Amino acid sequence: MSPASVIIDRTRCESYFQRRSSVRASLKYRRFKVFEAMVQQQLTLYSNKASPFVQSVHIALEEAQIDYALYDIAFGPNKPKWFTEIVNPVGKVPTISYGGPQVPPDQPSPESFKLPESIVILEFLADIKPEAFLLPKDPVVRAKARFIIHKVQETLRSTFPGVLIGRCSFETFLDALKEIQALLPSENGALAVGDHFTIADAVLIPTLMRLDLALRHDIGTFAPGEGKKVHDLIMHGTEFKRLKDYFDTFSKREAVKSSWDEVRPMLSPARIKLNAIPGNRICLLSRSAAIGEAGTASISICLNNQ
Ligand SMILES: N[C@@H](CCC(=O)N[C@@H](CS)C(=O)NCC(=O)O)C(=O)O
Repeated sequence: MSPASVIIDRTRCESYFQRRSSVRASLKYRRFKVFEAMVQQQLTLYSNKASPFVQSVHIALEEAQIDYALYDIAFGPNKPKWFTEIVNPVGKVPTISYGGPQVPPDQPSPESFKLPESIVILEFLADIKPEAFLLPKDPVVRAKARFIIHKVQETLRSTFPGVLIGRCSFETFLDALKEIQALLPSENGALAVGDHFTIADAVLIPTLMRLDLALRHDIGTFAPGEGKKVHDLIMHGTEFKRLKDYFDTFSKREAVKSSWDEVRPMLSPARIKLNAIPGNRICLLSRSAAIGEAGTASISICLNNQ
């Protein structure tokens, strides 16, 4: 049976069992659950916790309670050969492998389906587990979720790295942030769209976490103190109250916390270049209490290797 036909059966079966409450139906339901566990396809997420794109997929897997294996892939030239040969010739993460025989992640099977690109992967996860509502059922709300993703990609994910390396002004970046805030529902505590955690949340949250992290620690080529000032404006001013509430509420979710690593985003190649700037280096090294000795040691090694 192909994975697709299993998905259709599963959706139909779930609603059939929800409509019935007899003992016979519950026995059948239990048998169906055993069957479902037997047919679940293997899924491996090739990951690197520094990446916001990976974190989006990681969060969605956790939220949808899809079983998966996680395998870390180093950035740069030290990737395992099998990764570019069998999993993703472009060498980027996130990439997932889906289906095929049960094999260890570092011995990927040529028979499994390989899929790169975080947004495409997120849509795929929504398709294989429709009952998790990673995409809303209502076509209008679905479109809203997709529009938020489009805007985060077009505005935030392009201006934020630019701000850190001096290629984008804080003004342009804050305008992008306002545009995103305006797309959120006005009530505090509300998700990006509808009543369920969707792929729109999975895309937005990792970017907000990284901008919080970098600006809070004043990491960027801007004048010392500028990052912290903008952080203060976003996190403590009135202009971004709704966005701040969204960030505070949803960055505490289990799926978000378990996919987050405060140290790794700081160790990505772009950040390491920034860290080489004297002011930033001092700022980073003084964070030892927040990130732990191991993080500080790794950052020092990266700096020494410049
Ligand atoms: N558009 C891609 C971007 C993926 C991407 O750029 N991944 C980077 C990490 S953030 C990567 O794997 N780089 C490989 C490397 O630096 O060696 C997506 O949304 O998945």
